[in-house]
Amino acid sequence: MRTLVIGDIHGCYDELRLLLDKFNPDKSDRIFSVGDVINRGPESYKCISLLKELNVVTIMGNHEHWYLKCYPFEDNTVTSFNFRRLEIEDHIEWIRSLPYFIMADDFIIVHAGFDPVIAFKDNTYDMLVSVRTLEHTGSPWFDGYFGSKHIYFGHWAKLGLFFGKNVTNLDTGCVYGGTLSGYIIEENRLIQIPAKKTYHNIYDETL
Ligand SMILES: [Mn+2]
Repeated sequence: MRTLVIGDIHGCYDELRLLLDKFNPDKSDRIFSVGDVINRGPESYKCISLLKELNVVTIMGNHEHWYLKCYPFEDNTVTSFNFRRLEIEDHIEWIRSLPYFIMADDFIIVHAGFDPVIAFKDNTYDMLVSVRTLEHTGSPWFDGYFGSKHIYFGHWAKLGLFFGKNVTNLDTGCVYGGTLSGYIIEENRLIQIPAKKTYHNIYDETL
């Protein structure tokens, strides 16, 4: 049994297919996505369809979180996210069903992180999907994390691939022309697919 954790996908369907081909899962393997499956890239709908088909356990990202907050839309666009309502509306129940984190015996998967000053379970959903640096320290959230469970997260493309003592950032900015990353926990092995193109300007990565 192997465990694959995939970083932010953002509609990069071609790269997702190639990453999964490279992993070549069998029935005993489990696959997780850190969330932000949708938006900014070209094919959010097909990405969700593929994750559903392969029973990929997907964590709520800030883009899915905001999609739900804005749903149903007044019109067909939401300015700050610029996603099209109709593009993924068929998948609304799947998006609603996403967990905000997965806590296993020896690891946690969460989209962004959490404030370690507060017990994990007491962090707000907004914090779990959006934190990078903490307001009260000005430092990355994980600087204050000394827990034994390894945390796999995404959300921070500008930080890029990051292996800390007990944290790993897997958002390597595929949609911004970087790579799509997956990490196989049992093999301590990173697999990556380079983006076919730059789909979105990273300097717009404010959310
Ligand atoms: Mn993201």
